[in-house]
Amino acid sequence: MSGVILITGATSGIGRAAARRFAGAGWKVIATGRRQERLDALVAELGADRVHAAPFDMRDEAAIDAALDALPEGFRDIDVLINNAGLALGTATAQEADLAQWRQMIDTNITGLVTLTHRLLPRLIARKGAILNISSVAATYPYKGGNAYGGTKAFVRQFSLGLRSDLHGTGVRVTSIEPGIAETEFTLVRTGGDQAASDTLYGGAAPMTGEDIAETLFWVATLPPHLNINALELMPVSQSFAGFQVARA
Ligand code: NDP
Ligand code: 8X3
Repeated sequence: MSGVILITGATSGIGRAAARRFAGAGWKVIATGRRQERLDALVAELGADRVHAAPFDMRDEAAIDAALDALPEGFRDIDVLINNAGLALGTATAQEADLAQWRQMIDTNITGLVTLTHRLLPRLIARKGAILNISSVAATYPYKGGNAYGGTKAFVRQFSLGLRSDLHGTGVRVTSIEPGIAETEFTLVRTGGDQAASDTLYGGAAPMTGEDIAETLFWVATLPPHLNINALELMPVSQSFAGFQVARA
């Protein structure tokens, strides 16, 4: 099975690995992200017949529309949407957090995601396609400093389940993918470029990789059309759960 897939956030990490995985299996990939040079590199690597670069900022509704309007022949009938673009900013507690960072996460992880999804729903319904939304374990398990980020990912999970309900009878499949730690540029972005913090988090932890998640996305997207994975949570073996905290007087 192959078709046309739009992957947001294909300039790095999970999205870039997914672009490679799907293109390598014969899919036509629309790759998005803000960093045009990285999208151009993907096109050079995988071929212009396989990958179309559509640079836009998820927060820019007009840019999303322009990019969709400009899709070339062969890339317009989108079968699968992977809503992957997103970010965490900061690890401060709510009382110390930067409101501008909270807004950027909400604008990207929620508003951008629902805008693109809304735009593509008619095409996805026409194709009996699939929507794979990248949520996170942070949607379900709160941790100190996760505040608004975890909130955005809980939205993504619940929005996915709601879409399943609304799209009942259309043949469109929807999945919430909920990874734990995967080594990508995620922590570099979260910490404002702190390589040491990123190395400390992933070092010795045998984290998942972008390729691990890409393989999972590929599996979900290529299941028989009668089968829907509603939500899928995955972690590296090295990660598990901790207990509650108690503040004592
Ligand atoms: P990366 O930082 O490596 O990749 C993030 C991608 O999102 C980049 O391609 C980036 O592109 C894109 N992006 C961010 N902001 C915008 C924006 N405003 N407009 C367009 N694109 C944007 O991190 P990951 O690959 O790890 O993250 C991918 C998704 O996975 C995110 O939604 C993240 O929350 C989620 N996730 C990650 C986990 C992890 O441990 N790594 C675990 C659970 C979920 P560009 O900068 O070029 O715009
Ligand atoms: C990314 C995973 O645990 O850092 O969503 O929030 S976590």
